[in-house]
Amino acid sequence: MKITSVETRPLAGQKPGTSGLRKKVPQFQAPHYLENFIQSIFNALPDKTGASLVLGGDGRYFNREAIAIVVAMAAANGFARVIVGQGGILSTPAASHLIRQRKTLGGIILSASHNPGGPQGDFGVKFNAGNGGPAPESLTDAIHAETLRISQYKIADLGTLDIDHIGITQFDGFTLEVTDSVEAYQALMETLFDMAAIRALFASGFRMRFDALSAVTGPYALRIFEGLLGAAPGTVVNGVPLPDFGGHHPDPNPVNCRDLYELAMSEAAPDLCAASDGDGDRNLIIGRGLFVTPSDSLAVLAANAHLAPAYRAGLAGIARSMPTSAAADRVAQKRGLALYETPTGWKFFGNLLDAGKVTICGEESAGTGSNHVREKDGLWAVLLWLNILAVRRESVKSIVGAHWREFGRNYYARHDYEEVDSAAADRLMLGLRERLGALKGYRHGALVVSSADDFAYHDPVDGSSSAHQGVRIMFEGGARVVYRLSGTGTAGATLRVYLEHYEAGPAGLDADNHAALAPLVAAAQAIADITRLTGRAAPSVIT
Ligand code: G16
Repeated sequence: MKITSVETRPLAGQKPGTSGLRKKVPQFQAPHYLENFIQSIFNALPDKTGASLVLGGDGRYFNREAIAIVVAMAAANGFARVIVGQGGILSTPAASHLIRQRKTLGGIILSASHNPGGPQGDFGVKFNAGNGGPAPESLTDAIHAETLRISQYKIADLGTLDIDHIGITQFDGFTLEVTDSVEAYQALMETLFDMAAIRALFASGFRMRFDALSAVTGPYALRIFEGLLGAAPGTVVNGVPLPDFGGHHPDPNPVNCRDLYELAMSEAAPDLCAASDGDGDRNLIIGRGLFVTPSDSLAVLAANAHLAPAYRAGLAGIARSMPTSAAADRVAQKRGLALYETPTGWKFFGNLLDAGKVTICGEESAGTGSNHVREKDGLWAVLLWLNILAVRRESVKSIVGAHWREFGRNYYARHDYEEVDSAAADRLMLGLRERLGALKGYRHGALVVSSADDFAYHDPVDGSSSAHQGVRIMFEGGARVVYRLSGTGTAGATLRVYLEHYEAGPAGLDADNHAALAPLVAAAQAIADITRLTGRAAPSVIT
């Protein structure tokens, strides 16, 4: 095995964000760009000699080229084995599971998640640690430090690699293992859910549409829903991963999945419409005539999880990210469960899951998951919904309605201002932070601010602290606005404004979500002076 050391120098902008390094494809194709980052990951891993690594991606443009480079660099850097998904395909939760099952040092996932793909789209690299979860901040900081002092990278000449056939190729002291992308993940799902009950549900005429958005979940959904569970052929649409995701925006929300949403609201609606994102960790759930917000979905899943075999004994606790609505808190409160509020980013759930403090976690950004892996898991969420529907034999709408009757309703929306000038976005956030103390008592219409803070988290497991995680404005009566800047965008800044208003009792059952939030939207605009500071009269996306 011929190994070459290539001279290089630090390149700008290689600081990993909320989930790894995300940049435009041409940036990743630039000389040494990918190689520098991969070498920096390896340099930050002292135990790599003789270790194994899981590797896969969501099939987006540049996936196959990047796989070949990472394998050759892993071989040159002393890894003994790389386990790669067939065709370079592994969903993020499937990769997380493989890392745990095979006890590897970690894994590299090639994905920019819910960001669009294609030659001018986004690409990304994330490292997951041995627990299967996103690298903790201490490791991403170490990787960033390596990117700032890199002077060479090592790459082996392995010839043309075959990643399309399952099997093992031996090189001098190095093994490339190509594994089925779906098999281990499907086996895990079979241990969690009552597949016989779900099969009976489909056999009874239950109809579903699952849109894989031409991204990674297609092969998984086809085999599990149509193959294992007997859903009708055609249940899974856009089921073949394409390098440009067939032009779909792979962030599964009612705006990007407009066709699916309109189908769910029509006379011809199936019982359940669902979708997942680029790398398979997010989910969209729409019942006939009702979009279930991710925050509500987390709460309903937590309240009903005991209907699935894996969670029959009950939950240890629930965790949600700070901007996620408090709907899950009400479930935790009523059931006597611990509730943890963490900063945005799945990595913050890892310690809680590892320590056995929580069983289910979720985020407003359409991520839900449990202790079965250390990532959010789109298909898992759909399967848990199916398991619940199979046991309760009620519609999604009736289940959510009953939930609101029991726990009250958290009206909720997120307003995104995308590709805002970064300096303007920073000024807006700074302005808010400087005025936190002065906001108490501020009145806008009937709304009065009761308190304001900048969310800080103290990890109860490892004692670490994370400050400046988002500005929270609380109003008398329980309404809330949160402002934070996205950590996953690749152009300018994205300002996210999260709006929440709670109503106890059945009054809110038929109320329109956006109408209920209108006064809060106006207050949120005024408090942050959004239009003047960003030049935007309205958000780019409302979900
Ligand atoms: C990533 C993290 C999520 C987090 C999201 C936040 O999602 O894995 O845990 O909620 O980023 O995104 P933003 O900072 O843009 O609000 P993904 O699906 O991109 O890996």
